[in-house]
Amino acid sequence: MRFFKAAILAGTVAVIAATSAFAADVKIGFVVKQPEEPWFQDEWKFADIAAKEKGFTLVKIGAQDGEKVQAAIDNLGAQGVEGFIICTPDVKLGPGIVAKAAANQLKLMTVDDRLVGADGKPLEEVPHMGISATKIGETVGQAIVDEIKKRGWDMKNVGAIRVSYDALPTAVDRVEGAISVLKGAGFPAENIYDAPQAKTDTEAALNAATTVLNKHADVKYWVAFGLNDEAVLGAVRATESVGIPAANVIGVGIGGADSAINEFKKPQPTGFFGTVIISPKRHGYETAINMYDWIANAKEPPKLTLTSGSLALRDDYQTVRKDLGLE
Ligand code: FCA
Repeated sequence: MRFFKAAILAGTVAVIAATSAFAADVKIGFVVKQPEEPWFQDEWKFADIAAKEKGFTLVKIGAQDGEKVQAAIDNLGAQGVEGFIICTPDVKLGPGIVAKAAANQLKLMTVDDRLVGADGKPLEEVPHMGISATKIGETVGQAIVDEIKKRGWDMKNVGAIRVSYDALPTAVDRVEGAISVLKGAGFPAENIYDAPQAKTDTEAALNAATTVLNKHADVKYWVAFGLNDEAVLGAVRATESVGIPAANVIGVGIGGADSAINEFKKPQPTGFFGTVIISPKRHGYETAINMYDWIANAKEPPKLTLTSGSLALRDDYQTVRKDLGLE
């Protein structure tokens, strides 16, 4: 009997050891297009929490262009990674990324920006988590319309800067969502000016918006929207640089990471009026857990998950963040 008990005990120990050895062996990659952007820093931070919780190793790589993406995937393969999550620098790399992942026998999941095929249609077989882009864009548009009314501006005298990055479908959906609400509220379509940014960062947005402002120097009031907080911050910085007072500017971004929060913390209000806070926890933690479950438990992630956003303004962002469990 004593021997029997000892055997059971030994067996239990062996099973536990095998499980934890397995978890420690799992390696998951997380590749992002713009590692310096606070949103992606936050995604990585939450993916790291998932790694600690489940005991897998997270390999984080920044890949700003197609070549770096190819190298990153080979690198992951060489390190014995079994699957990765990617926010690609260019959605048109889709078929190449799928092929590279397959060549390295890596499971693949995308986050934020959904891969497209040669026909421009989404690669639906690749599991994806993105934001509800149109709806979030509409929230941006509604916040702008409400504030225009509150400030008593006549829409005829307001210009809108559409900071655009039309190569990215989610960017188009976001700005078009905002525009549909503006137009629905009577905002004149001819007052909406496109400011195409060369890259999705603040500097590129500032340059694009400056061109629009210089062309329409007679316009008194401005609103601005775009793909993310960086885009809108660029437009706001542009209005400042040409001397438009903050009280004449309403910019509403998307994101809610440090770029936006630091702006709200400034003692004087700027033209950056609000942001729609989206969830880096869901996009970082949940995708990493999904990938882990896929590798360790053969549980495939859902093909498509779209997450929501919550509007936060300079005046109420702390409450909104608290309600979202962010502070
Ligand atoms: C895109 C944008 C990011 C973030 C993310 C959810 O990748 O470039 O700033 O908004 O979608």
